[in-house]
Amino acid sequence: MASRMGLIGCLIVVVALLNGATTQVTAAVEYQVGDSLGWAVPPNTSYYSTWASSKTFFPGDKLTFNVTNGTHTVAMVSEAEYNACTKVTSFFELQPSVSFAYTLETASTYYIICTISNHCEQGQKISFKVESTGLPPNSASSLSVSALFVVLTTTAISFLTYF
Ligand SMILES: *[C@@H]1O[C@H](CO)[C@@H](O)[C@H](O)[C@H]1NC(C)=O
Ligand SMILES: *[C@@H]1O[C@H](CO)[C@@H](O)[C@H](O)[C@H]1NC(C)=O
Ligand SMILES: *[C@@H]1O[C@H](CO)[C@@H](O)[C@H](O)[C@H]1NC(C)=O
Ligand SMILES: [Cu+2]
Repeated sequence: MASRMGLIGCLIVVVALLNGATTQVTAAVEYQVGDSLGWAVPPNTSYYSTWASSKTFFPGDKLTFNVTNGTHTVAMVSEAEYNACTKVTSFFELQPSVSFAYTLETASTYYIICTISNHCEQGQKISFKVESTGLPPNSASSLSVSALFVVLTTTAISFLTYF
């Protein structure tokens, strides 16, 4: 009986450790768009594309748009509207005291612009792709860890049920 309890205890520890590992792999990330610049007219027109290209976005990740000076808007637009800097009428208006948090829901390409004055033409626009999985591209080992986790959980549950 003592060795059975020892085995169950051991399984529970392993399951807990693996559960921690898989949770870490799939954790959502929060981004401050533009880092310390925030959402503003950038110093050059490649500023936000450079910012976005250094990251890989997944569903569940959260983007926060905030401004330190002046008024700007966050407008979700189509690709054509993004390219033409179309002043769409549906947007969220930001003030230094009002930031905007947006959780990326679907795996697709997002197009976001500011509709104030000529800010968009000056580079206050951002486009990026959200990948279709919550796991990093090279995740074969993460997937096998998850599978092992399910197997061990099932094993542990049948042990506990049996005894
Ligand atoms: C805006 O971004 C700056 C820089 O990351 C941060 O320190 C500040 O707390 C943010 N403000 C709001 C209202 O979110
Ligand atoms: C754009 O501005 C950023 C921030 O000042 C700078 O790091 C980057 O090199 C600039 N890019 C170009 C193409 O000038
Ligand atoms: C805020 O915006 C105004 C007008 O564009 C500008 O003159 C001023 O330098 C800005 N202040 C900061 C802290 O960026
Ligand atoms: Cu703006």
